[in-house]
Amino acid sequence: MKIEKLEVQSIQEAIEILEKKYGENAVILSSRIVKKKRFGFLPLFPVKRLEVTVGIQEEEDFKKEFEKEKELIKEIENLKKIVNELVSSNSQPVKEAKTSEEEEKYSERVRRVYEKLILKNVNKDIAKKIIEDACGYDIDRKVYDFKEDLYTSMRESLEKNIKLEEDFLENPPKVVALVGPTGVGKTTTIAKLAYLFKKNRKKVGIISLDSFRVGAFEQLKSFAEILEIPFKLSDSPKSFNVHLLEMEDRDVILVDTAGRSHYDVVRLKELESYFKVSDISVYLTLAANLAELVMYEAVMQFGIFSVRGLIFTKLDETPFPGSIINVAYRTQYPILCFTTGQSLPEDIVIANYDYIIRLILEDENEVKPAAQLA
Ligand SMILES: Nc1nc2c(ncn2[C@@H]2O[C@H](COP(=O)(O)OP(=O)(O)OP(=O)(O)O)[C@@H](O)[C@H]2O)c(=O)[nH]1
Ligand SMILES: [Mg+2]
Repeated sequence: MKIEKLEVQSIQEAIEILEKKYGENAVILSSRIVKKKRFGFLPLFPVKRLEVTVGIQEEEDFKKEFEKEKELIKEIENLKKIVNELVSSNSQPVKEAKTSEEEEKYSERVRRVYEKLILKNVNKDIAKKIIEDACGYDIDRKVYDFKEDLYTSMRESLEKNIKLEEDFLENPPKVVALVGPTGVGKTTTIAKLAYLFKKNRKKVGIISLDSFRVGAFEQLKSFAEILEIPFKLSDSPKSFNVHLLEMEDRDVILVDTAGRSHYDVVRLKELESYFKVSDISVYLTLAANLAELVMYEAVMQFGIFSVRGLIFTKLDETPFPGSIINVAYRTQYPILCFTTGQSLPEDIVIANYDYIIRLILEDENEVKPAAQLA
């Protein structure tokens, strides 16, 4: 990108000059007011001019971008192939699946738990890894059995294989932005998180970047007003920067973004320009009832934001929460929270291993009762 500086009277003038000279290939990067001495008959009065820094995209930039996009498309195609294979192998009935040597040596209770994981849609290889990390080989009985009781062994294995942000409420990053496909529950989750922070006596602020659709932020604004939480709507990276500075006294600032199809690369890039203004921790929000393939595609596309962690919503809408385990295992992104219904503010659980164990093994009587896990 070539950088150029222009001196003009107003931004409008800069836009007109740039449009004439470069069409759509120029972007305004920054502007500042400069004072210039006026020569001639009034030397004492300096005039104010606007110095605008402009970036001009060159042929090379386009080529690079095109190559990058081509690579991304190739990666997505590959990913689609892998996920399709995984999905079809997972949907085979368990009884028909080939059992490896180790699987044949599972104790009866280990086999039961393994089959349950697969029925919940945990990928076969991932289920095997989780089970085997929970087990040891019993030489006397010649079987693989849980190292300790089912709950303790599974917890130990999950701690090894799935990352969680268990202390999110106590130690949140300063700025937390939720991104994700349209309608997954980002705005609702922001409201639930804001309530939890408030309850935990944290100073919280909310910024919405959703000026995209009329009225999209109104509900969140009203919720913030009820909870007496500062709320701002930013409609440009510049105003976002100003609003972040205004909320500097907050322990945590929650940023809601407009739902974007993750196939809409232009809009994703636009959002990226907001995230350049400060150090932002971006969490990818995925609905548990999305097809697993769509989840991986979203992981790929939203990957341009360097995602810090995952949020899974709508757990109440799927009997197959195994996809959550698969995505968390494969990406190794830590899970921040789960949401479990439309009710505000209660339908949210900060991620914890007990909850995951209950989710995948709910009716195993060795697992702690639900009341202890809420
Ligand atoms: N069943 C269920 N519905 C939920 C959950 N979370 C959110 N919803 C519902 O999902 C719908 C969309 O929620 P929003 O919070 O507006 O989703 P969003 O991601 O902000 O949507 P966009 O901004 O349009 O992309 C609403 O009807 C919510 O009530 C959940 O955990 N379970
Ligand atoms: Mg929203």
